[in-house]
This record gives sequence, C-alpha cells and structure tokens, in this order.
Amino acid sequence: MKIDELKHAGLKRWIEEAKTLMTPDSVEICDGSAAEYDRMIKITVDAKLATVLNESKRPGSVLFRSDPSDVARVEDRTYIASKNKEDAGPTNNWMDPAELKQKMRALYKGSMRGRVMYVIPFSMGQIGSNIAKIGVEITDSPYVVANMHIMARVGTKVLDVLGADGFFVPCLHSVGKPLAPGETDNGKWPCAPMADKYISHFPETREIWSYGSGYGGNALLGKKCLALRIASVLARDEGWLAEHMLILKITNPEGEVKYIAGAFPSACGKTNLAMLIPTLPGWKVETVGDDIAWMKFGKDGRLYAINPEAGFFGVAPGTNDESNHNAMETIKKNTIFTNCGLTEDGDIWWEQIGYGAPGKEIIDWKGVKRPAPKTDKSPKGEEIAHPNARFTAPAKQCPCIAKEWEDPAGVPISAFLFGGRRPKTIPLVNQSKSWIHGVFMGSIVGSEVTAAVISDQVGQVRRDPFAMLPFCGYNMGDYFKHWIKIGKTAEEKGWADKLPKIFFVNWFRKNEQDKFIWPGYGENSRVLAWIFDRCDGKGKSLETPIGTLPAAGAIERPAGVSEQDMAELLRVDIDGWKKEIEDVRKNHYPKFGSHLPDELKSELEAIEKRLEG
Ligand code: GTP
Ligand code: SPV
Ligand code: MN
Repeated sequence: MKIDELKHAGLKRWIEEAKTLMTPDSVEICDGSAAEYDRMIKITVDAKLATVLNESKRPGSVLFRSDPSDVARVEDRTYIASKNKEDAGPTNNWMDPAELKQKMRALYKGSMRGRVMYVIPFSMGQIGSNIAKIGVEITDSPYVVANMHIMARVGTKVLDVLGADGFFVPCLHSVGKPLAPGETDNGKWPCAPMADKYISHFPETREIWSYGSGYGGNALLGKKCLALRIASVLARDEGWLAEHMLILKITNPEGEVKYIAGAFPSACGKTNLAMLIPTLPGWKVETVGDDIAWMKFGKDGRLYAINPEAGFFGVAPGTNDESNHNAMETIKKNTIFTNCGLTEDGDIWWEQIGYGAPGKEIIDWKGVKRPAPKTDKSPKGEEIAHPNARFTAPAKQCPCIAKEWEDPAGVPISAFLFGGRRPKTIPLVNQSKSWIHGVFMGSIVGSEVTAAVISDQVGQVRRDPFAMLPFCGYNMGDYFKHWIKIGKTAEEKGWADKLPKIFFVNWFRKNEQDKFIWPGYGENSRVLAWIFDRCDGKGKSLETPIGTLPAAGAIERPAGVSEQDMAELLRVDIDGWKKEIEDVRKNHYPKFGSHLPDELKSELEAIEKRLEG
C-alpha cells in the first residue's frame, strides 16, 4: 500500500511529516501478513542481526543480540511531558513538551537515512472491540516490526477499522542510527548512545516519541508506552483502569471458575503466575494475560478485564520445565529470542533453563565464545544470557491459554493481587480489610529493583505503587485518587460487594542463608486456593493489625517448608511493619504533597494505631 492510498487524512499527514523529518530511503505500510513477518526476519538475518535457530529444535525461531547499552527499559530516559510539571507528578521525569520536542526533532532529523521507514497500524485489544485502542507505530527497525506482529494485532485490518477519521495514538520510533551510502548494520545492533535515548510521552496530545533504543518496552510502543502510560491517562479521563497486571482463570476441584488479576513489578512473577500448574490436586489455572489488564465496569457492576496484547514478551532466565512448563511449550516454535545464549547445536540457552549447555562451547549474549556450562548456573555478572534476556511468542501458542482470552467483553475479576520482591517483613499473603485499605496497601508496595530496568539500584527495595511506578502517565497521587474513585463509583451504584477483593502476596521472603523460604511457582496455587475461598467468604482467617491473614493450617505446607518456616512466612512482624510505615510517613507519602488523598492519610494513621495496639 502507498501513502496516497490511505483513507485517513491525519494519518497521511503525520506519515509525510515523519518522512520529511527523518528522510528514510523508502516508506512501507505494513499489512500484517505472514509473508511480511518472514521478510522482516530475512532482512535482519541478512544484516547479521539475527541467527536462525536449528529448524528441527526450534522451528521458525531466531536469536538477536542487542547492544550492551540497550538491554532493558531506561527509566532515567523516560519522560512524561505534560504541559504542567505537576501533572507528571513526583515519580516521573518531566520536561516541557515544546522543549522536549525541539530536542528530539534535532535527533530525529535524518535519523532514518539509509533505512526503510515502516508504518505499523496496530490494535491493542481485539480489532473492533469497543475497549480496543488503535495505535500506529512508525519505526526504522524490522526487529520492531516482527515483534509487533507477535505482540499486537497489526496490519491492513486495523486501517479498515480506523476508517477516514478514527482516533489513533501516533507512536514515533527511530533506533537513531542512520546509515551512510552502502553501509549496513553488519552484525551491530543499531541504537543511539544512552544520553541520546528518549522514551517520551505527551499525555495531553496522546503522542509517543521514542528515540535511540531498539529494546522491549522502549521500542515496542504498544506495550508500556501506549497500553500503560498513555492508557492510564485515558482511563483516568474515562473512568476505567489500565494496569500492569496479569489475568488468570482459576478453576477449583468443584469446577467453579474465578478470574484473578495481579500487579507485580517487572520481573517479579506475573508471567509465571499466569501460567502456573497447580501442585494442589484438582485445581486448574489458565492464562488470559501476563502483563497488562484494561478493566471497565460491566452492566452487572463487576469489573471486566481484557488483555490488550496478543503475545508474551517474557523473561527468559529462570524459565524451565519445572518452573514454567507452559512457557517452555509456548516458545518451542515461531519465537524471537533476544540476548540468550546460542548452543553449538543451534538452540538457545539461559541460566536456570534446567540443564547444562550441550557441546563444548556456547556463544554468550555479547557474541563471545565461552566454554559450555555443565550446570545451568553462572556466577553473577558472568551470565551467558543477559538477566533481562527475553522471548517474544504468540499467546495462542500457550497450551494453557484460556478459551475466553480474546473475548472482547473481557472476564469478570474477583480478586486483585499486589506484591513484589521483599526479603523481609511482608508476609506470604494478607487480605485487605476494605477497598480503601487495599488502595493504601497498593500505594505502599515495595520491591527489589530487577534487571528489567537499566539502573544502579538493582537489588535495592524501592516503593513501586501498584507496580506502576515506571508506567503511570500522570501524577501518582492522582492515580491513587482514581483508585479511590473506582471504589466510590461502585458504592454509589450499589456494586460495592462486587468489587474485587484485594490481597498482598510475597513469594520472595528469604532466610538467614539468603535462600527463598517459599518454593513459589506451582506451589503458589496453595495461596491462590485460599484467596479463591476468601472471595466466597470462606477460608479460615485471622484478623491482625496489618490485615486478614490465613489462620494456622489454612494453607497446607508444601514439601520442604518446615512448620517453623511456615510460621515465619505468616508472622506479623510488628517491629518490621513499624519501620515500614515510618518510612511511608517520612519518605514516601510526603512526595505527593497536596495530591495525596485524605483517605490514605487516614489509613496511615489507622495502621499506626493498630500497630501500637
Ligand atoms: P515482566 O515481564 O518484566 O513484567 O516480568 P514478570 O512479572 O512477568 O516476571 P516473570 O514471571 O517473568 O518472572 C521473573 C523472574 O522471577 C523469573 O526469573 C522467574 O523464574 C522468577 N519467579 C517467578 N515466580 C517466582 C516465584 O514464585 N518464586 C521465585 N523464587 N521466583 C519466581
Ligand atoms: C517490564 O519491564 O515490565 C516488561 C518488559 O514487561 S518491557 O516490555 O521491556 O517493559
Ligand atoms: Mn511488565
């Protein structure tokens, strides 16, 4: 399709502007076909950016190695450029939109020289569903085009729905590496130096401008940029929720079904929980989504969630047949791997894949030949796969995908889970006493920073409210208010009892030897079963100053967890909580100033009193 054949005048104008600014050699409008996907892969293979994997081991799959400066999201370089700084709030980087655009225009000038400019029409959510949103990404990266084919619904059919005057979010992307005449990438992942990378959002005009990175959430703009940062602003304005949440379907031995949504920060277990195989007999878990949930009230007063994505961009290391069998099945074919190891027999490998690498040598994520590890572990800093190595795979290949995963009406949510990596203090599970107590607890979630972000804070605990710290497109204090408002809306309409119940979980408590106390993964089904029962007002429980915990024996002990461990996992550590709450009062809540809702101040005082008890 040619630009002239486009029906949408605004889209046409925007493409022409981008072309004039970035001066690509040519422009291609993506149709979303399988042939197009294959062509993108061929281009990257010819440029030595991708290696085709062994067809008998990993059919239809390729491995990319990125630049060492371009291996994860870059929060320091991510901007919310609202007109007023206050609207971006204390947790986002801000710059004046006009100033930022001026800076970025200078970078974009000529940045696609020697490259093709691809125009990718995409839909987040089922094409044509009234919850879905259309975006159009302009990019000079065939890697991005191929990934977008998997992660979103792309192509001509999206343009048909967009029509002549439909709303779309313009998403501008350039890797920021123009090519001289005759130059090719020749095996070197194209990107710009760190100081020139910008992942920018203009919430008022619903625009995304990304420059200089080709990796993950920095470059696949439908995901974090549109479906969370821009969508959170739309959700605030329109009365719905755009959240960093997995969605799972759980069936108990009696055949009763519930849907649970869970927000954990990046690399804290969403994909794994969404695909879990219960160790508890008779229970079943199926996947609706593994990263993002968009939720609206249904006519019956329940919150209905859709997964706006079409694929998984999952953390590779730690994924194995035991921890996540369903993910291992999903990535058996038609998968794009990034920053994994490459074995002698042409397959991928990573730390904790469950087996040592075959053969004598392996190529690590930097492209360096190394002795093949005999076990599946490597010393810290010497990993064969980058700790944020990822797989991109179609959701429909997942053996436990729920049959309703593409239902445009969504699934009704019974429970919200919040959690993070907390070596101490936070118990295995804790139910909130009310909606507002749940919002309070969501607002104070803390977690160790993981390799999903380039940061010198990796391993340190930071507050990550609702697992949305890097993804909220507006003032986080106002975001708390929005959650409170959702509760009030339900109350006013007589739906309060239909609101999801709110729970806090922590699979990551450690003992003195720095080992996880809780086995996690499939054993998390024991906690899900208690939560399931609590949603029906069942499940033996205990009222405590921090919330409602399982009574002793209410969660059956998994093998390898001693009675003492179990008591520790469910202990209310009063002194630890006093410190936690003191930190919230002194360091966390003051950041939000006048944007902090009074309801949360009251909750803070109430928990302080209960802890003094
Ligand atoms: P993003 O895609 O970055 O949003 O991450 P995610 O929240 O989907 O995390 P994911 O499920 O990919 O897990 C990240 C890492 O945590 C992997 O290495 C997992 O093996 C590990 N992990 C997941 N669940 C558990 C658990 O229950 N216990 C322990 N100890 N580790 C877990
Ligand atoms: C995350 O960091 O939460 C991810 C990976 O899901 S990325 O798409 O890179 O944001
Ligand atoms: Mn994520």
